[in-house]
Amino acid sequence: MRRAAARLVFFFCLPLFAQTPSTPLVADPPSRTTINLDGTWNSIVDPYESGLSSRYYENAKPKSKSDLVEYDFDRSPKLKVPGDWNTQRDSLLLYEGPMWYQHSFPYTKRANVRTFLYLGAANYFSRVWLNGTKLGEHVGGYTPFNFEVTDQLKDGDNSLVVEVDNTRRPDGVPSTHTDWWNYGGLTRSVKLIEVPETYIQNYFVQLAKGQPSEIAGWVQVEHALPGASVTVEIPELKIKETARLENSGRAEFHFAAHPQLWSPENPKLYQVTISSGGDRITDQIGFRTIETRGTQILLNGKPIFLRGISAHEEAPFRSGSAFSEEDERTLLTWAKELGANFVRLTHYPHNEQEIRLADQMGLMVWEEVPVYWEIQFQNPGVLENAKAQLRDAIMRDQNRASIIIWSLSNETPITTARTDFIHQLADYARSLDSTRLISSASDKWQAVDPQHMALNDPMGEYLDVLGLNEYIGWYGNRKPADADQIQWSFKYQKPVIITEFGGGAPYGLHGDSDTRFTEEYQADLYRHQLNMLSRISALAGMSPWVLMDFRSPRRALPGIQDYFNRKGLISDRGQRKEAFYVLQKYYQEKAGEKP
Ligand code: GCB
Repeated sequence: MRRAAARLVFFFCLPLFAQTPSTPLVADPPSRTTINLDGTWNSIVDPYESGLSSRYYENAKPKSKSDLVEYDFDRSPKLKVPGDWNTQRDSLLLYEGPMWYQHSFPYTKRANVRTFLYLGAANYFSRVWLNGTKLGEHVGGYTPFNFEVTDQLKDGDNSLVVEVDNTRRPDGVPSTHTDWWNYGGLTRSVKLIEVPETYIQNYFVQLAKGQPSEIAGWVQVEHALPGASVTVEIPELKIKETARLENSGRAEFHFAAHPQLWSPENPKLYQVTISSGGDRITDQIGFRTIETRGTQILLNGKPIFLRGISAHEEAPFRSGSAFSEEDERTLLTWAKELGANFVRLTHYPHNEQEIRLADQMGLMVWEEVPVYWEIQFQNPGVLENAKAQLRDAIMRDQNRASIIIWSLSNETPITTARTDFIHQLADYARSLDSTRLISSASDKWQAVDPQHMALNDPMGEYLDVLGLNEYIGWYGNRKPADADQIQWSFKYQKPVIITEFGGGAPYGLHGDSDTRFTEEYQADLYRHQLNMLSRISALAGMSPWVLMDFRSPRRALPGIQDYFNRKGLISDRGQRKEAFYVLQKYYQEKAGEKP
């Protein structure tokens, strides 16, 4: 009875399309004037969703001694922002439901300043109020969103209330089943961004597709005066280009440039300044081309082998959702030490600062949206939701040279509805950014005979690069050594990345290589896999599963898993397993070869 009522409330509160458009994202928060709202926030756990009817968003106090107010943020427990709630309090480890956050902060209003409230991520559904006024709602746990709050801010003390609900939903993206922890909360930074009246909302400054000597792109200016223009400057290249804004506030441009090209060996970034009216922002941008030719991936016109590793956004040493620069730097440094030039950041867009670090450290990036396993492919609202998440990921990271691939999905079933869905996402991604490659990971391969495996997933038609997840030697009844005899074929003649293979072993569990969950089994599986994969002629790279052990509610085996997926090459405490060194050696040899 109670569950039915709770569901009813939820149903009525969520619009059918489960997506209230927030204001277009203000690009490049790091180069803006910001007021950081991170810190210790008040919080109320609300498993019965009574906060809405009790108007928690008013942050009310009794006005007299007889007044009834049945909540009190100031006397409620605290939560750190950013941070998932699950790992902040033992009683919240498995909590899925609504949580109310409240934070008071001072503000001084100034003339000719527009202010935006920017939330880096809130998993999964959120509603936001400032000083009792509802700003809006947002769906999707891993992409940023913002609201203009110029008119809602007060001089002096302000009260911000955010309800975040991580209830898994059949019509969610992802849906109800994942192999990672459903960390709830304000998992990334919250800030105010101040911009002038007329401001640069977003921009795309990249090399034109396949053109190492031409920069092309656009700038969008909001509230521009008629006839206004925009200037793009790259002082180190002695470039200063001005373009007139159309009535829509958009200017498109292309101009000749001869930048040193960004690559893993030389992750060169240029200072790029964009100005229009009184607004001016400076970003650090790298320039490179990325294309395919037959079954090869070309970086800056030359074939490249992607020596990769998959990684979740899981915090090293303490578990939980990663959010600090230190977390991200540790993960990416481990990938570099493994010999990687590529990271597959699964299964959702990671923190913006991780992508910026990848730019600086010279790691190519696969960025993915959480279209994972079974979702409601026939539901138009789900497609809108997936598109919105893809759009916001692209709008946030489109100027990062490290990003070479937008990935649309992981391990989805072969149905007509699914393939149409991926086709639409692929078209949409290309309409937003035509310079990067489009991919998706499929596990829908078949055994043609015991020694011949084939990937014919029809979504391959819409992709530039095929992603293949195969767990030979771990799932199914084949042994790791069977890989030595296996040949692969692919219906589409495109570059192939083996986006996943692997096996589980807790650090320090030893035995012979036939014994499951030992480091020896995992290392042996890697040796046979590498032998098999080296024989795939279309192989353009790989990103084995996975850099570090991560929490997963599906992994219950006591003493071995303890609710962690143990397929990491590194444990959640930072210890390297034998398989780490097997892959490292292979990558060292690969780095010395010509692809
Ligand atoms: C997969 C999924 C990944 C899982 C992994 C596993 O195929 O893409 O999310 O965590 O397998 O460990 O089973």
